[in-house]
Amino acid sequence: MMKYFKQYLILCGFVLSTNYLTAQNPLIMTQFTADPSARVFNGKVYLYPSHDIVATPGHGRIGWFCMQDYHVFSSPNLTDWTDHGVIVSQNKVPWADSAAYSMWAPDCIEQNGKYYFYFPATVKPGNGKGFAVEVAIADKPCGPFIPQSQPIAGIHGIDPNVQIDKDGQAYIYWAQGNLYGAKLKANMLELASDPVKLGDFPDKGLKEGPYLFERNGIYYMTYPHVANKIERLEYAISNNPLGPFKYAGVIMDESASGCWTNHQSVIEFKNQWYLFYHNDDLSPNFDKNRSVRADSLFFNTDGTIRKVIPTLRGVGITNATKEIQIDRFSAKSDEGATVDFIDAAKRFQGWKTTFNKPDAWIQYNRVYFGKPSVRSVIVSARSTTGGTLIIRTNDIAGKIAAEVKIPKGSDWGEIKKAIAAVPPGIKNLVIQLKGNGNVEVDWLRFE
Ligand code: FUB
Repeated sequence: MMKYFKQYLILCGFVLSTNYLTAQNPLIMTQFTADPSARVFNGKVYLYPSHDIVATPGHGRIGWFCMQDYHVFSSPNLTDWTDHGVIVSQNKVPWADSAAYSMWAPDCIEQNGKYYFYFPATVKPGNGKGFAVEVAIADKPCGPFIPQSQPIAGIHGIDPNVQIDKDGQAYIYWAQGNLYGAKLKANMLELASDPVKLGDFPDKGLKEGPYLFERNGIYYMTYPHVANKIERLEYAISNNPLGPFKYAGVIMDESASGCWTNHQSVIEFKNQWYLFYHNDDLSPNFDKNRSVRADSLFFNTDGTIRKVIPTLRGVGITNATKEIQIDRFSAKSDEGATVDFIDAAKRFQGWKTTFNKPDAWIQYNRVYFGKPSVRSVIVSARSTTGGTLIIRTNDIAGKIAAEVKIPKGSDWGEIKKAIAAVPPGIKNLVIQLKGNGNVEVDWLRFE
């Protein structure tokens, strides 16, 4: 199970109910999250996603996207995430239809010490039609955010994205079947130029979710596009923030699970670039309840982006003394190591790994072992047959750190085994079944 506990702390200058989460992919295991806008503010990563919920009679449209508010999350290391709670809800936005449950993909940007949170919502009946884009303003990245009384004049659409160019000029982008952009005034609340339809993107197929970033003088416009049946992530480049852009390639292929949407943001954090996106990990049978993920992103020397292959392991370094979710594996044997929900009726509990063929193995990369050395391993496991797991690090070829016997029984238990000292450093862990048996593992940790 994902580590998850609740505390009250003084954060961002005021008292908040705060949830601490430790996760790989998906990043957030306590609620559905989608459309991630990741930002680096003051040396920390902030995540502003949409918040999918399950529509119920009278609350949203059954079988469709349903979102009534936004949370913000932060992380100092891309591994430990804090949920700072709700920052904006549909019933606190004067012009928005509080029966629409349509608080779609947002974005947040800092300008002159203020934080501007941009989000789309459906306008109240009688005030117009469709989606408009609103700004809420705060002094801190996690709020409190105060919504304006009116949406931004001149924008009809979804998926706002704001970027500030090197000269301080802010640009806003949005989608309405195609991608649009305009300059923002210095107040960040009004358009400073007429909206333009951005070119030149592929003609056919829905394009949405614009997210622009600049690197070495190249403006990268990233966007989801339905080139085939469902969305994939593409990008186009320009030497100007409003284009024209030139199609440059696919960043991420269509999801193998069939999740119809994808939606991205790209950040550089501590000298590494990352792609944030979403999939339907926690709701494999209903792709309107999505979950945010992150993976590393790399550039070729000519500035083009290498395709990102989605992983479960995701990003960041896992501390050996925290629960290590080996079901978010880096690699595994072709046979005999499978991953399933612990309880398909309670998916937020996460996944387990089942080993059921001799020598089946799973590898989990980037685990940090510190000083003083850990001296035992604890495995949360159960086994209907009884079985033995070999747990080793692969830095000293094949050196066995521990053999842990999982007793026969039907209940989950924590089995502790003393181990030899582990030299400090970041290591890859391999967990392997010794001989026959059927062993299920929830997590393991060292102490
Ligand atoms: O989350 C609702 C919509 O789905 C977003 O606004 C789109 O980008 C797509 O992800």
